[in-house]
Amino acid sequence: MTTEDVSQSPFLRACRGEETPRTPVWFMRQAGRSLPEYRALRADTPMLTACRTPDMIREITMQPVRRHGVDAAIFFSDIVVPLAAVGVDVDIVAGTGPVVGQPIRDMAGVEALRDLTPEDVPYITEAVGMLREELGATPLIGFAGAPFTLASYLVEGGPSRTYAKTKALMHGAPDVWHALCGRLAGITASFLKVQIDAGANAVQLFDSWAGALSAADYGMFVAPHSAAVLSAVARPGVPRIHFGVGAGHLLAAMGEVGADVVGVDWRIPLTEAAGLVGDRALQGNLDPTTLFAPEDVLAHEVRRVLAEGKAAKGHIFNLGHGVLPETDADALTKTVEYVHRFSAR
Ligand code: 1CP
Repeated sequence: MTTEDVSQSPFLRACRGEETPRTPVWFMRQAGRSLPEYRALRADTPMLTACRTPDMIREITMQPVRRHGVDAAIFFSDIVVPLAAVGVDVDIVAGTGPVVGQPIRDMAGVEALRDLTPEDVPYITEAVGMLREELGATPLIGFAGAPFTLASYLVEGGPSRTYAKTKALMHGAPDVWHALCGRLAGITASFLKVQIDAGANAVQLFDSWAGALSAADYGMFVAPHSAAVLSAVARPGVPRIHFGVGAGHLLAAMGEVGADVVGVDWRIPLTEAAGLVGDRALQGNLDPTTLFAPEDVLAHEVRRVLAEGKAAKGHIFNLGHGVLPETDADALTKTVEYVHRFSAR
């Protein structure tokens, strides 16, 4: 397959706001926990080891493409992989998520963070290259965590519900906060560039937890750093998707920091989101729990999201957040069939 075939894929066409024969679909967290073949492959391998092993990355990235027939692959990795690669003491603990040995809460901690070079992550370059060959006309989405979401793990030391320590640093020591996010923006941009240089066809910047912020705090403490990342990775033909959970009040701002496509969770209809993001395409926004509903409800909800997506300049069907681990893989396959059938033009 030539690069040209990929550039005309429904996914990349929709990202550019062009007509597509049908609405493209992929799922956040499609690679991983919900698939029995993933659990079997990962059984004896720690998460970060899997993320550093090109053959495993390639196989896990391909599993949902083969099984569900989705319109894009998401690179198997994690938002903490680049942090571990520059020496941060972080692990991914099963059932919890990222856990940081020494949380960063002062300038000395910030200054110990160095930038990432391609030599730090040879396994990323190798795996992306292998995947580009295997995927043919199916696009590969690279990704990274945005400065705020990464900072939340580094400051809290792990997952949080309130982000109290993160916000305390932001408001109590803004110089430390901006220095931290400045370094994280550099690491994130470098990590995304490695993926793009190796052949990723689009990138998604996950600011998963930005929705916890007021619009004012987002504008003052977060937007400049996300903008720095997105402008550093602006490349012709490589769309930038930007997504946060519970971020309906931030959608306009998240578009304006430099996204081509804005991801939307299920709390706000795409019709309303379309009015907030201007000329940008939208990605979303089926509630992930709909995959546990009876088939007629699932079909109805898929039709609703497709109809609402028509308000956008381009629509990529997705969930409003990641696939829940207990999801039946067949419900995902069925959703892809529904999206393709109901949107055929
Ligand atoms: O489709 C895919 O699964 C692709 C790979 C992928 C992605 C895109 C993984 C593998 N992680 C991520 C991104 C990621 N990681 C985000 C942003 C997306 C989102 O909002 O869901 C975040 C916030 C993380 C951090 C993280 N890693 C968590 C969340 C913890 C919390 O704060 O609630 C968890 C549970 C992980 C571990 C992880 N990462 C990926 C997988 C498959 C897993 C599960 C662990 C395992 O299988 O052992």
